[in-house]
This record gives sequence, structure tokens and C-alpha cells, in this order.
Amino acid sequence: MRRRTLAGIGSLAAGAVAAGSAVALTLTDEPRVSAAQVTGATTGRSAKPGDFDGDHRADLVVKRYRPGGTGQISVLYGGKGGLGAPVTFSKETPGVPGQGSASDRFGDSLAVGDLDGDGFAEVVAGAAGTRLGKTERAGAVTVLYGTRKGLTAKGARSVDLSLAGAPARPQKHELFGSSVLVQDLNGDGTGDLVIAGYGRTYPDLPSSIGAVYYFPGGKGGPLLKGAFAITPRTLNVKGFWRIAETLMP
Ligand SMILES: [Ca+2]
Ligand SMILES: [Ca+2]
Repeated sequence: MRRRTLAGIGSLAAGAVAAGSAVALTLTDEPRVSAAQVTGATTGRSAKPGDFDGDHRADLVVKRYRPGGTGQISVLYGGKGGLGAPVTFSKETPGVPGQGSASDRFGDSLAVGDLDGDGFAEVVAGAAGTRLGKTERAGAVTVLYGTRKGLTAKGARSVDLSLAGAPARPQKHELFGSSVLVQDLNGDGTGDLVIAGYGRTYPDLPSSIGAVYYFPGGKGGPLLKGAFAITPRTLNVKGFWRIAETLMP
């Protein structure tokens, strides 16, 4: 494994260290499929490569946008002849928690990585416009697990701030899940989940500053145990800052 220093999420790691956690200031490149191995793939918001079925061939997850429709993502599996037919998931797919709506923006942010350490990559799909109970646009993130047979909706989980043990409570218009990232930040070999809440506000600070949430990977991951929030208080900043605009590996 090759180690490199943090670039895009330097402030995240710096904040995490300030919070007294074990997050290191280096990232580890895991030997997983690179974007370059999937011709024409991008690492932008709408398409991500990963190995969801563990056959060491690159697969691809892409966002499907339908104006006025509920969000969808499609997985295309890599094979000898290139990528196969798309298999589509949405909140209507049996096993996927929650109800789909045009405003929840399921799949608008995407991340890929092995969060439970079984060697199969998961897909993390943000749905930042999700309503939690009566809290409009609080936001939620769906984790779909990789298996030997590929990505499955079975056992899919919602990671959101309404969960018991979450590091903060849901907030109206927070847009939790506006940006998502899977990266092994604590160096234990399993990917950790980082989620931005672009619109988080604070009573004593102007405008929406945002927040970043960290959920460690591990057996059964992502885990609530060891999860924490990075806020203006963590970073000791006052006044107008944005701390959750985008997350970059
Ligand atoms: Ca996995
Ligand atoms: Ca880890």
C-alpha cells in the first residue's frame, strides 16, 4: 500500500484530530479498481467504479436522472466483453429503506468502498432531500452492500441522524448526504464513511455553515459506535465558513 498526504479533506482530518479521535493525517491507497481501468468512467458525482461482486473486474455505478421522477442508480458489471446490462436500484426497490420521492434526490451523491471489510465494495447513495418524520430535507444516505452475486438491496441500510446513537439530531434543510465519501481514514484497512450536511446551521453563527459526519467502517459497518460530527466548534471557527461543500478523496 502506498501512503499519501491529505489534500482535499485536510480540514476534515485536522478537525478530527482536534476532536481527539484516532484519525490520521495520511490516507492509504487500497488496491482496488482504479477509475482508469474503466474506459470513459469519471470519478465525478454521477459515476463511480468499484468491484461489487469481488471478481476483480471493475464494475460501475451511475446515477440515473429522470426529471420529476424518483432518483435511481444503475450498476453495470464488468465482464470479458466489457460492461454488462444495467441493474437499477431506487428507494422503491424491495429491501431499500424509506420511500422514494422526486425531492429526496436519491443517488445525487455517490461513493463506493468496502465498509464492512468483506472484500466486496458497497455503494453509498445520498438522498439529501429526504424528509425524516416531519423534518423536511433533513437528508439520509443509503448503503447497498456488495456480495459475491453483486450489489444487493437485501440488508440495505439508511444512515441518517434519526438513528439512535447518531452524533447529532436531524435538522430541517440540513441536506445530510449532500456529499459522501468512503475512505479508510483510521488506517484499519476498512473504508470509513464520511457524510456532509451542507445546510447545517448553528444558532450562534450566521448562515448555513454545514457539518461533516464520520462513521467508522468495520464488521457490520458503517458503525454508529465511534461516529462523530465535525462542526465549527470542533474546528474552532467563528463567523462565515463553509465546512461541508464537497468531500474529495
Ligand atoms: Ca463490503
Ligand atoms: Ca477504517
